[in-house]
Amino acid sequence: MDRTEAIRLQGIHGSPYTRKMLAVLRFRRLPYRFIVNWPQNVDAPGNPDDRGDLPKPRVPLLPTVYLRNDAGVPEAVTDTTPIIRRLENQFPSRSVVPGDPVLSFLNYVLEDYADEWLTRCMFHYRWHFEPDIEKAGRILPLYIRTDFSPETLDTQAAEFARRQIERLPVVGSSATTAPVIEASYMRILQLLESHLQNHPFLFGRRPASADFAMMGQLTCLTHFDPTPTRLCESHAPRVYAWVERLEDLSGYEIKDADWLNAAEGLPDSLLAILSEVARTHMPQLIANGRAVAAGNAVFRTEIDGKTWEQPSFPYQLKCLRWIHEEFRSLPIAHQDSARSILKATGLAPLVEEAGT
Ligand SMILES: N[C@@H](CCC(=O)N[C@@H](CS)C(=O)NCC(=O)O)C(=O)O
Repeated sequence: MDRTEAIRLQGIHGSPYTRKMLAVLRFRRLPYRFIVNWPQNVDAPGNPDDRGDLPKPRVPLLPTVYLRNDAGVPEAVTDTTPIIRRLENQFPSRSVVPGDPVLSFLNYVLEDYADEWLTRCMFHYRWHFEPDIEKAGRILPLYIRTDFSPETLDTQAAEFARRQIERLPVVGSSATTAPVIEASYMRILQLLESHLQNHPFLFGRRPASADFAMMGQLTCLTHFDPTPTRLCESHAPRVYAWVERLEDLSGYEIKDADWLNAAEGLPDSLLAILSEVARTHMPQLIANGRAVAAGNAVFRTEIDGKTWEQPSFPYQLKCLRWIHEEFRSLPIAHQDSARSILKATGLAPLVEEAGT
């Protein structure tokens, strides 16, 4: 692709993955066009006719990014993690993947934690407590269009909230798991708060894709939904500011030396964040992987000494396999260094699980 051609990205303001992707594009200084309505919907204001030819994604997820394949034909692609790697290969400058292989692997793990665990905190807080349901139900439909009558907006809000609340158990939010999710949100706020006291970003003085993944979910948790926003304001002021700063780092200048130096040892505050992944995301990722592989519709495990039960989720087995692949793609000496960090933080089983 010609660098000057703008990347078309379809998404919506209330979507954490859309916010992650937009923030990456801004930091990377890649030109883009943000499209809110489906491109095929040529009657929508602001959608020119020529967008009608854009292909549809295989699974309709937000954001959908339209990238040219090797033959120059636009493809509709979803899933921000591989999209970010594809853009890394095309445009090397202002990379969001640390050059050091060990840091690059740890960044991948933290990105997965944000995309797949923190998103549960996001979905839970958005649709669990009344004030959050009320706000999200009323505002999210308006991001698509504002010209609803008050009566239509009431109906839309109720319908939207009903649909999303119905999906809560699918992402693992239930009466059983609520205490685990809420305690984990408080811990990650505190862990990020102490890391940010000494480091501008997770991996040093420049942002990595995991920063943007965390930021995407946190745009909802710390700046939209009232209950988790209040918790952040009172317990983690640095996190509150960090999320907004990450939104647009187009003017933030970086150097190669701004990444942490893995050979000097990682800061305790980063190791503590990795230990948090071992405490919450890892047990469910492994239990889910076993359940999907065995064909079980539901899985149950223990997280933080409490029961965790939810429908099993084939996509998350793919996530676990991708983590394995990332690990195996490291040169052997780097696998050894990564393994000692994984051991020290309780994450060793993440790359050891056989049979998945
Ligand atoms: N792993 C995907 C997840 C994308 C995703 O789940 N997007 C949500 C919105 S934030 C979605 O489109 N959900 C289906 C829907 O809203 O109908 C990524 O990183 O992009």
